[in-house]
Amino acid sequence: GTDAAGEFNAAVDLIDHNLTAGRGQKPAVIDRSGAHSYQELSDNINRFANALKQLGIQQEQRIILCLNDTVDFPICFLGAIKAGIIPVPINTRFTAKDYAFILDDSSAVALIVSDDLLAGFESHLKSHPALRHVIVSGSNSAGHDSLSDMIAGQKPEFEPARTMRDAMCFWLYTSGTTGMPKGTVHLHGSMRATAELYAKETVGIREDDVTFSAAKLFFAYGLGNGLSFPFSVGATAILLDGPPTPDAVCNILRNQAPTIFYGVPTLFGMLLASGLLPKPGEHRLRFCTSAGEALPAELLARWQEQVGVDILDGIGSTEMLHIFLSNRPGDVRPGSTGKPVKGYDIRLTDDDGHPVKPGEMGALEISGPSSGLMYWNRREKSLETFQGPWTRAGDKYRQDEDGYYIYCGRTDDMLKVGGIYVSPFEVEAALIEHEAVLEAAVVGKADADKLIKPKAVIVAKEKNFDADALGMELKQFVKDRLAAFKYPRWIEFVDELPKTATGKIQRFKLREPE
Ligand code: 3SK
Repeated sequence: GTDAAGEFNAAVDLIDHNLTAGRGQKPAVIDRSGAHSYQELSDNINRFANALKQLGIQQEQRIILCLNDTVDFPICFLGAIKAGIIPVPINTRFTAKDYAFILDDSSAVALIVSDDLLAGFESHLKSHPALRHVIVSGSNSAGHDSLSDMIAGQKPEFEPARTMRDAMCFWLYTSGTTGMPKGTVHLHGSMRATAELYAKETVGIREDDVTFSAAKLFFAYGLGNGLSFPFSVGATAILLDGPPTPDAVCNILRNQAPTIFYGVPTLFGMLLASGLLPKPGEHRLRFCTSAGEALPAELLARWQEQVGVDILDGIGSTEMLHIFLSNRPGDVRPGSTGKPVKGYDIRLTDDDGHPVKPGEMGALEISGPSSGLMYWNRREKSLETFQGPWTRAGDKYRQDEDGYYIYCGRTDDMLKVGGIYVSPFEVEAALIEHEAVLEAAVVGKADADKLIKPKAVIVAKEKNFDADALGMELKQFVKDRLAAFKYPRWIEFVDELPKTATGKIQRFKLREPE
């Protein structure tokens, strides 16, 4: 995929070496429909690239992928990249309002959507002037073009677009404290960088690995785990298209024998509580990885005891594409996020942007080869986050005496819930739409596993009400309006909220001490 002039196509880079190395017949992906070899994947990537060209879609135009985790995801993602078209995978659990925003923000010319997710788009499909094609993955295309029919009619050869290592390759949307999601623009060279530096050098993925990521492919974490990392070494990726329930996950761990399992702390906690986990000897795991939120030491210890393998906790960001700080095989410090991944520099800065003294807490900044270029359409936010070689993460850290990094919270009000950002302002805005709510403040509260979930503190309009009934109603009210994982797990009613002299809610007074 590369030459001296910097010509590089990320799709060619991830797939073609597997064919030249004789892995054409090896399963690249195993999904609900069975095993799909590297040769089959490569042919279908080419067929999809041909189909996009036939529709008249041009290099650097955007296409939205709202796809479940099946083989269609890598086909569409890498097919677009091979043609120099920009795939924009998006969260399958977003609301119609989020989808409408992203279609406009990206000026996408095509939407590729799983049949069961089409309903989230139907009401507003006609109101996006740039959108010209809707292509449906799955058996029910509901009057739109069918992805499988479209692919079936195409040639399995395709001349890749002559893209450059530093050219725009794909976008990933991430949520912010206020406003709508921001599209991070990533470059062709970035997936190679994360595969080399994190997947191969830091955790040691191998050709004989079978990967399984509970984090979906549309997340930066899942995209590396279940697509670019396994393909970079010719391993096999198991994809689960439904929710990663304890039943579904444990069934895969027992019966499909993955060797690497990528999860998030909330899920590790649920799996431990389920009683369904395989014991040593009942699985083939070599290790697991965790990201998204700090992994409590107690959870790690219980996992090591019950499952008999390590969880390598790390932290990454959508902006840096994948993990830049991590524990390593044979070097796990419980309660820490480990040390910098080779190739990345980390610094902790104070409020004036100066590096803090050793051991002091500071804002985490990262410099490394996989950083995004900017947020699309968001100059101010881009300047705040992408500061020359340094990218700001929004997390606070300190280093212990041995140089391991310890998570100390966020620099803003964002919450990370099950590894996904939740803006307290968005949940508050939903709550105050309810007729019984006068004011609302949302803060993070640790659950029994010491993992943060949203808690709402509410001032009701009336004095007399049934707190239990209203609490239940408000939880459902938020679930109906926002992506369900954002709902407040606890609701506390108070007479008034703590505020500054200028009327700003003092959220820190509502947080419980750690
Ligand atoms: O949340 C994380 O730690 C993470 C890890 C890898 C890629 C992206 C993200 C947000």
